[in-house]
Order: sequence, then structure tokens, then C-alpha cells
Amino acid sequence: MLKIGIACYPTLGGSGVVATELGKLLAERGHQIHFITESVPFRLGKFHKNIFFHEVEVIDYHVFRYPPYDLALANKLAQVAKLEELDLLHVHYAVPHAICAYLAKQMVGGHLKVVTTLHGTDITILGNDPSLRDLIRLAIHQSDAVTAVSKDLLLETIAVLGVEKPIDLVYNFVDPDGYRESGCPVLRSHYAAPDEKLLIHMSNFRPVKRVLDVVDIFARVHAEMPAKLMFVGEGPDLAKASARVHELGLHDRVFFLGKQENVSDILRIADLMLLPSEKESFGLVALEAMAAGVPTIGSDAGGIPEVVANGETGFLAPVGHTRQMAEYALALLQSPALYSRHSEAAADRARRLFSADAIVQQYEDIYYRVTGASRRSEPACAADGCNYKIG
Ligand code: GMT
Repeated sequence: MLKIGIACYPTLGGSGVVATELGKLLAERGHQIHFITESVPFRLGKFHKNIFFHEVEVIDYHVFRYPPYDLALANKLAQVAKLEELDLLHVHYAVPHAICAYLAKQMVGGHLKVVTTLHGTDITILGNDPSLRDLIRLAIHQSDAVTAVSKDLLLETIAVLGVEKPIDLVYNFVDPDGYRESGCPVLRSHYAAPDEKLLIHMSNFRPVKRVLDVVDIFARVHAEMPAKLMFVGEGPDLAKASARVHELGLHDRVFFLGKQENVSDILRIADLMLLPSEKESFGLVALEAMAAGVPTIGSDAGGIPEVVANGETGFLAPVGHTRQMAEYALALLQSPALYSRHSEAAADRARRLFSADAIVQQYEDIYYRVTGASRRSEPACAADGCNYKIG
């Protein structure tokens, strides 16, 4: 089994969620996982004997205008790698993690392997920025393996940075078991009456999410049928969304739930996910919604069409076409037969193409490839019905 260091953004955001869930599942498979971040990843939750946390502490010295977090992270990655004899670092989001991992490898030696997962804006926004571009390209070329979370992002990485190195496509994943039960009717009744449809948007409310489009789509749906909207998450455009909701007189129909941890409980009571983003390399919330049997109405931007099968598990329209999106939403919500076809197809697609078991194995295969180690199958306990693995 491998000793793996994981660096990621530990706060809200899809890349941190993916890194944390991956770490938990790898730990369950017997690997030793060391999270090296500035705070405990927010979805880490449970205690596990194979999971360790190492806090990156940044010195606040008076000559610094900006605290040198990146340097402290590089140093910590190297320290932990040496102390814990890590086989590899799996870093999520190129900036600064892949660059810090490159530095750490210089300090530790070539036996420490680096796997970098690109998540989206690290390429689509930062990779296009002259202040970071060359450094990102270097970190990618120096990684022992690079993965991208969608075909769209993979191709964009090649186009934007001229990367020549092969990149593995490894989609984001979801644990379908966490979504198997149907939603709690009591919880749902707090937000919507039996005759009302419940729409949801979940994000970090950055401009790329186009939250005003979410309000616009909802207003159009609500004009035609009784409906409510839940906003989950926080971020810079939250105030704008709230102001527009008030302007339209919809404040008694729209809930702002803020940051939430148990997203599966909330998704399972919703009828429709709205994701009209300007750009989305994958759209993890659309996958989480799919796993809960909730179709998505969104934009056909970036990697979203690889996640949402247009016309089967929801509908996609060009960015900004809120009228068309609202029409799609109404078509689904007003036809129980069409809705249940899309809902069932969504849960099925999440299970077939994005299930945690298969995707975690793809990451493991990459780890074994770069370290040259071979997969060891753990002997399982022979007692009837016991799944405990000895090792
Ligand atoms: O959105 C970002 O700037 C960063 C990143 C994050 O940490 O949430 O989001 C990206 O990674 C997610 C996980 O792989 C993807 O589901 C999101 O689509 C992607 N965001 C964008 O491409 C805008």
C-alpha cells in the first residue's frame, strides 16, 4: 500500500471536495493518506486510522507584504515527504500546489513522485495569465503524471499551454451509496408545499456561476407554476443574487442556505439543479445532483455536456439563454413522465460512468504506474458476511 500526500484547497470548492473524498476512499482501501493543507479539509468528517493531517503554518514576518504561503507549503510538503517516507504527492489545482510539489521534489529527490490534477480555472483563467503561465507549464511538465477532470479541460490545457506531455482523463466521481435513499419529506416540507417544485443552485457564487441567470430562470419558472428556489453556498455574487430576488419580490420563495456540509440530504429533496455557468470544467454539483436523481438545467459550456447528457439527464442551452433554460425546466417539471425518465437516467448515469469505485481505481493505477509499485490485493476476513480487509 502507498503513502500518499495530498495538497488541495481545504475550504469550499469542487477541487477540495474531490481531493478530500478521494483521500477518504484511498484510506479505506488501505493507503496511508497525509493531507498537507492550511486547515482541515471541510468534508474530511470522520476519523480514520489511515488519515493524517499536517497543517501548513505561514510565518508573519514584518518585512513581508504578503505572507509566503506557497513557500511554506513547498517546505512542508518536503518535510512530510521525508518524515513519513511518502511515495508520492497528489496535488489538486496547479496553483500553487503543483509548483510547490515541484519544489518539494527538488528538496526530497526524484524518488518522490508527483501527480497533478488540473481542475479548471487553474488552466482556463490562470493558465492564460502571463504572470503565472510559464510556471504552470513548468509544473505540469515536471509532474510524473497529470490528470484532467474532463476531456474539455484536457484539450484546453494542450491548447492554452502547448503541453506536450500525455494527460490522463480521470473524471470526478460520486459515491452513489450516499444518494440511494429518497429525500426526507419532513425536510422538504420546510421549503416547499406538496404542490410546489423545488429548484436548487449550489456554488461558490463567483461571477463565472452567473447567479443572476439562476434568479432569472427561477422567476420565469415561478411565473408559470408554483415553485421555490434554494441557494446553497457563499461567495462574491451572493449579495447581487439576494438584491435581485428582493427587486423581483421573490424573497418569500427563495432560500439562502449558506455553506452546507450534508449536500446529499439537500439534493435529495430538490427537483431540479440549475447550473447556467459561463464556464465549468466539470460541474461537480451537476454530478452530485445526478446521483440523487435530480436532472440539471444548465449551459452547454466546458465539460458540463460530458457530465449532463443533454436531453436525457437534463437539458443544456447556450450560456446566457435563460429563456430557453426556463422553457426546458418547465417542460420537465410539467410532465411527470418526462421528469421521471430524466431522473432515473440521471441516477443511472452517475452510477455507471462516475462511480467512486471505478474512478478511485483509475487514480490508483496512475499511482502504481508512476511509483513502479504493484497493486497488492488485501486478504479479506473469511468470516461470513464480513468485509474487513486484513492489512
Ligand atoms: O472553480 C474554480 O475556480 C476552482 C475549482 C474548485 O476548486 O471548485 O472548480 C473547478 O473544479 C471542480 C472540481 O473538479 C469542477 O467541478 C469545476 O467545474 C471547476 N470550475 C470551473 O471550471 C469554473
